[in-house]
Amino acid sequence: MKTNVVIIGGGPSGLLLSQLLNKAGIGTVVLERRSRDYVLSRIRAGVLESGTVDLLRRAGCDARMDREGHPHEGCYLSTERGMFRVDFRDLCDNEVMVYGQTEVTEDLYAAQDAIGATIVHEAMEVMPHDLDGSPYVTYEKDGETHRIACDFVAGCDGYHGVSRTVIPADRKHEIERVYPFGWLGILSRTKPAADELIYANHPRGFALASMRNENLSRYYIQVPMEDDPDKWSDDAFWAELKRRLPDEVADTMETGASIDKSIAPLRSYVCTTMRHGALFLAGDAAHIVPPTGAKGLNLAMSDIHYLSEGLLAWYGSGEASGLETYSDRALLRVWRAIRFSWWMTSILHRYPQQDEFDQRMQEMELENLRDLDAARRAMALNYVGLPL
Ligand code: FAS
Ligand code: PHB
Repeated sequence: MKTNVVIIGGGPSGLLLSQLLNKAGIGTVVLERRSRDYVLSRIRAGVLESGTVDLLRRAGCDARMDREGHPHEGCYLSTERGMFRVDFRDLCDNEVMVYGQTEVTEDLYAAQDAIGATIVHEAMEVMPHDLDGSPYVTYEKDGETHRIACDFVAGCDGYHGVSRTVIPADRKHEIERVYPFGWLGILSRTKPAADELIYANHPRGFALASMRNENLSRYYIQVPMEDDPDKWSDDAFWAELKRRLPDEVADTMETGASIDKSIAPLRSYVCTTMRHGALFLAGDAAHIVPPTGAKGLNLAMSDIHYLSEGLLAWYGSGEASGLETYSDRALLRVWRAIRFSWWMTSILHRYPQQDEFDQRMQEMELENLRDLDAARRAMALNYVGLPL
């Protein structure tokens, strides 16, 4: 086979890239290791920046999002001194869209089906070759080895993918921070505890009250990184979550059976080489953020904005600058999101080695946000998404 761009990974970044390129007449083949059902069974992000919403509109994947998504013009922060609101509309005249990553992925798959895009599921042993010469990608399926010649390879295969591993160690520089805790998350068919998200700093640890729709709630509590989700009964989870949320919320919230329960580790990671010859990394394949700032999915989308722009210019007019500057342009925004996600994590979580001074500084960061419009505006601008 031959195509213009082979995309490794059929998650949100790979599918969005395939959609944007195919709409411009550029040929792609998406190679996804898992089945479609498995990909669609993942429960991950829940908040879309306004830039991501615009990208999905451009891709023609906005109809269901507009019908079923929920625009949010603010969120709450909660401390022992009580809850206060960060008003995105008032502070930066913007909003976010609460719409699950699962739904985004489903909409992208539907759009890809509608244009007859080529997506190979259960493609095993995917491997890019000859990235500095005549690129091609091989994979195994139904007992046969397949080979696709291409101009470029997009590594959209997530943190545990193959793409980043083919960049020689002397050509990549990796920076990482692993946090000393995880997030135990549950999904339940219950009415959300509040009309907007609540990020809570509590002496027992962080908690987040989020949602997918008016009958589907998403909650998280900070737990030790070695904790086991099976050790947590639903009742134990609800009791701990209520201890950490403001009384006026905990006393009235609806609880119920969990339909998903898992622990996500928290890390900040950047591979500062997002290009190697004909290979371009995008999304979690290149960077990871703690979910505190709701940036993971949105960063993957902004990478695809820059990469698709570069590829469209190349195929449209032979203009190479977008591809040549892709890594630097994407990383500028990545580092801003890495900082914001680290900052949100640092002011909202209890760190095992935290001493009294650290504790006071954390409290003052939150009081700064409670009392100063300027501090809340800086948070709002980052939370809704810096300009692309
Ligand atoms: P993805 O990991 O989504 O997709 C990569 C795809 O590549 C997968 O389908 C995988 O099967 C495939 N693949 C991997 N290796 C392959 C190979 N060798 N060959 C072929 N295919 C291969 N972000 C938020 O903003 N908020 C959240 O609350 C949040 N929660 C998260 C919870 C969890 C448990 C995880 C893991 C992530 C969470 N994230 C969250 C971040 C998440 O949303 C990612 O940022 C987002 O999925 C990134 O999308 P992709 O870059 O497409 O990577
Ligand atoms: C979610 O709803 O899953 C969610 C929302 C905001 C975050 C993280 C996760 O910061």
